[in-house]
Amino acid sequence: MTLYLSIAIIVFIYVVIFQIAKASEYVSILKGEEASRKQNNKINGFLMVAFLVFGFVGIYVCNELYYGKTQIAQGAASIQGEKVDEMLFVTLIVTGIVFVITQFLLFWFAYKYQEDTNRKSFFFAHSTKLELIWTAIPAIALTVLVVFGLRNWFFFTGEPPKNAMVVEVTGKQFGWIFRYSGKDAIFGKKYYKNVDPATNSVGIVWDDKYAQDDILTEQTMYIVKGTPVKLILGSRDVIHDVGLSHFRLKMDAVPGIPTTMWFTPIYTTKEMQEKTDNPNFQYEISCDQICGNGHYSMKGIIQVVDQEEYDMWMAKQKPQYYTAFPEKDPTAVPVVADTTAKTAVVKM
Ligand SMILES: [Cu+2]
Repeated sequence: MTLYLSIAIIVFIYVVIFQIAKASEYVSILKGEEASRKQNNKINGFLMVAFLVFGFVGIYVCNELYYGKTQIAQGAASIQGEKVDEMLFVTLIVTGIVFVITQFLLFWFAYKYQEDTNRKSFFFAHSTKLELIWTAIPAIALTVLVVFGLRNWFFFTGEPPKNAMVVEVTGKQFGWIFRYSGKDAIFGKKYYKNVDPATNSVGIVWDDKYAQDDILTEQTMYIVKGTPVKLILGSRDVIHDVGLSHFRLKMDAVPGIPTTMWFTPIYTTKEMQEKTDNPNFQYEISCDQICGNGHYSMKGIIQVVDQEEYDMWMAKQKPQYYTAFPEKDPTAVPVVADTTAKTAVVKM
């Protein structure tokens, strides 16, 4: 129904324009070709200026209405994100100034230099000076922007500080799996043929002694406010992309080719809920790469908490090894408390 209506409207507009054009053609025949052309030029010149004014007013109004609803207005939630926002603002200011000047000149000139029989046009075929100016200035400006961008890129994708925690993120159709290295701070080896959705979702090699304390979680990742976190990204099937809009980072998760990035969150989820005045606020991981029919639902949650809360959460996690081999789980004996479980992990 909407489709037919849209087509009808388009046809109708076309017919109206066609009729107006036809009518103005008859008018020009009656009035004389030249007089009507001059009048049309005047109208066009005026419309150009009107378009310029409405355009700028429109930009201003849209900005007033919608800026507050964007994530930019909320502010970035990581040190790296603040640098990204800084780059965005500098780029917007530089391109904004150029945009305003060029659009103003374009439409103003269309009005000012409309047909005038008393004016003679100025003609020149080439100006080396002009060519140099309009080549050199954008080239220098873009080089500066790119250099800042590259510097930040190498910072985000380079080595994190020594105190950084490391989380391995694996994308799958359609969700996220997070792996923590456990007490030994070393991830166990993986082999794709070991993948078993029920007990070994990323294909851990259980014989590897570093693997036996690895902790797996799905959909929700815990990290600590103020502590740098390095993400090692991968995928179990097709290419996904870890999109962290609040932290202003994104990176492809590619099967077989680990990619990395790191960031330092500066607000806990709770602080962000207060800051945004939204008690339901959650940091999200979105999949930023179309990856199949469930792509839209591929959402993960990041809980940014303080160290104490993180330690409490971590203490409750059970190494995946015990899910794969329940008979080896010391906590399976009903009387044994949580603390014993941790000692058991250390001994291994
Ligand atoms: Cu995906």
